[in-house]
Amino acid sequence: MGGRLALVADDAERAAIEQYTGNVYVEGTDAAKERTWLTESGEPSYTKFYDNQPNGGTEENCLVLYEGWFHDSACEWKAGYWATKVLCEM
Ligand SMILES: [Ca+2]
Repeated sequence: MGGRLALVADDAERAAIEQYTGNVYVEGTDAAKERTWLTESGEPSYTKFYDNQPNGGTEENCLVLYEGWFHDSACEWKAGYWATKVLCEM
């Protein structure tokens, strides 16, 4: 299956996604440099982290949106039971 994760670019887009419940994986990673969040094209990611997030260090390099706030999360969980949703660009 193809497709790519949705890029959340600003507060308006974040608000639009907030309606979805559960954990929503969106585009962005700090795999290259810890705590430097980049889009797939290498631009700085818009982020709005929840209190005390990100907290996963090098174990958690993907972005999850949960109830309107960003959290860092393990990338391999995107396909696992924990990921209730993966939002893709249409
Ligand atoms: Ca990380």
